[in-house]
Amino acid sequence: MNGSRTARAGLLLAVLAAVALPFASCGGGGGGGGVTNPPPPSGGGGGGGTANVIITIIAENGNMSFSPNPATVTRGQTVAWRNSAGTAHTATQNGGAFDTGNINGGAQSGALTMNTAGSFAYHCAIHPSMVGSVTVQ
Ligand SMILES: [Cu+2]
Repeated sequence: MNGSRTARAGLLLAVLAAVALPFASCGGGGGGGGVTNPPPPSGGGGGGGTANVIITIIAENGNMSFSPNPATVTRGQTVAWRNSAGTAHTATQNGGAFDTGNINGGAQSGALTMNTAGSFAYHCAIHPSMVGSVTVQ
């Protein structure tokens, strides 16, 4: 695996060089959204990626809820929550197995990998009356 170690070190040097040399950023071309690290294989953290199942947070006539509810996924698949409402919400598993943290209006959570079969009830930490569940098959 020396080859990959060398490649990784080379990438790191390239990144450092790009940061250190202001004019080097011109070579990146197009700026923004170009080179990023590959997503981690298991959930946690960064948003922006895609997920196998997207649960939408909706607000209708003052009623805020999760859709679909319950959501069903296959073990090993990823789930993300997309907030279509105007205020921040979370999807926090009642037992703490997962927690998206605050998802601002219009934003999407990071993808969480569901590795354990079962039915997992969750709620919004900001609005405890908002509840939903994920069934992992
Ligand atoms: Cu909420």
